[in-house]
Amino acid sequence: MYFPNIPVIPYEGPNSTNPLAFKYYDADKVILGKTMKEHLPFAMAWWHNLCATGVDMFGRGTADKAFGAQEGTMEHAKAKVDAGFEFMQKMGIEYFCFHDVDLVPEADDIKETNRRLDEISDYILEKMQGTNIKCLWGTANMFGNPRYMNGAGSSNSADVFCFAAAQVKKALDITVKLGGRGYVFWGGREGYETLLNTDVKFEQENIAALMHMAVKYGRSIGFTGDFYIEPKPKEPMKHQYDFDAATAIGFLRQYGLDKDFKMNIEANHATLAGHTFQHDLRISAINGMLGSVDANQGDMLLGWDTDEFPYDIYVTTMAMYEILKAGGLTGGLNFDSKNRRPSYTHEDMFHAFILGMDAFALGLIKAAKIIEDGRIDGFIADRYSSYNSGIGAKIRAGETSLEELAAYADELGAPALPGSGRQEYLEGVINNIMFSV
Ligand code: XUL
Ligand code: CO
Repeated sequence: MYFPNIPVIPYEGPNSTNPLAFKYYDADKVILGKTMKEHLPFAMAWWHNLCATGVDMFGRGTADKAFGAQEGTMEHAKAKVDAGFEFMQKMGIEYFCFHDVDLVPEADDIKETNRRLDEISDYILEKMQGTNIKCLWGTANMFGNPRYMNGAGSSNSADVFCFAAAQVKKALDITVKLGGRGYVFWGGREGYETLLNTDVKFEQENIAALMHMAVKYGRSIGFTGDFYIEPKPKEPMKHQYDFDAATAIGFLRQYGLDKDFKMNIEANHATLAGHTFQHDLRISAINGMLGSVDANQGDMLLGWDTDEFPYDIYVTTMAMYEILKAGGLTGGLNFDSKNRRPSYTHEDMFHAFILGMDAFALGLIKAAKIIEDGRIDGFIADRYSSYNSGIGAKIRAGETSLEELAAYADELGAPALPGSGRQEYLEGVINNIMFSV
């Protein structure tokens, strides 16, 4: 046992003061016809929870993630699997997400790395037997190794492109072997530092070619899930091609990848792009491309990715409102979130997930209330009611012309003002729903 002092985390309700209990996440509670567990397919990110020690630009790690083994060995890789499964079972989390190099230490020779991946995925598969734990998605880390300094699919080096292809192939093999629901491309270094040395069109065509090959190979080995792009505007590159959902969707359509890909929207990436999390969820949903979510939050006073566990209930409420309206996620909610560096104990890992899961559970409860309450949706429906009949209905049906509309306008004189947006009233409705008991 790696966490001997931590019990299975129970649901105790909002009046509990037990730090190791859920206050809102009640897995089997039914909300709008589905259990909380079904609405909220939570996942553990292998990299943050089992690998990251809190290393930053200014200092060493503070957390012990050795789990009793020598780091950089297969013994350590297996200890992480054991610790991860104990953690997920105690949390009641049923999914995990991984990068290839989160699972095993990367060797100099890719043949050896791949052998290690075969060994660890056999071990994970064995651990999965008899549990409810499943793989949400896998991915290849194509940003950490120095060979990817100029990107992977977008690299100026054809040899690096081939290496990326080899990693994608193996990561897909492992994802399929573990029954993963999805496969993610986060274009970590797919972007540029300066246009002075960059052929943007060339690089984007190459990224698309790599994705097409991934789709072709994935389908050939029986992968039926979704591929995802995870948009992010900057960091580590000064500019990243998958800037935000709208940009990534345009790219997928441009290169004919939109049938196989959806979005994996990360809250902190949306805010780095100058959007709200809700905005990027909405843009994905209205384009039929809301797949999965990386659940975290940033710090609005900082301009970089802080990957904090989510606690802002307004944000989780509006996120769950979008997700409910979209009919749910085909993917899940992966905590791409890490403990703050001074929260370095194993117990803090549990506190962090309790915080995040409770924040989304409470967001779900409040979002369902917004929908049941009906004032927000009713207001929006009414706001566009001039399109329900007459000339408005003809516009919506595409049955008119500029000439007809100009003739109509001639008869109007000046149109009446379009009606108050009532923003402050609507914000009050949200507060009323948030704090009603
Ligand atoms: C980095 C990030 C990644 C992806 C997977 O900002 O979010 O961890 O989620 O590569
Ligand atoms: Co992410």
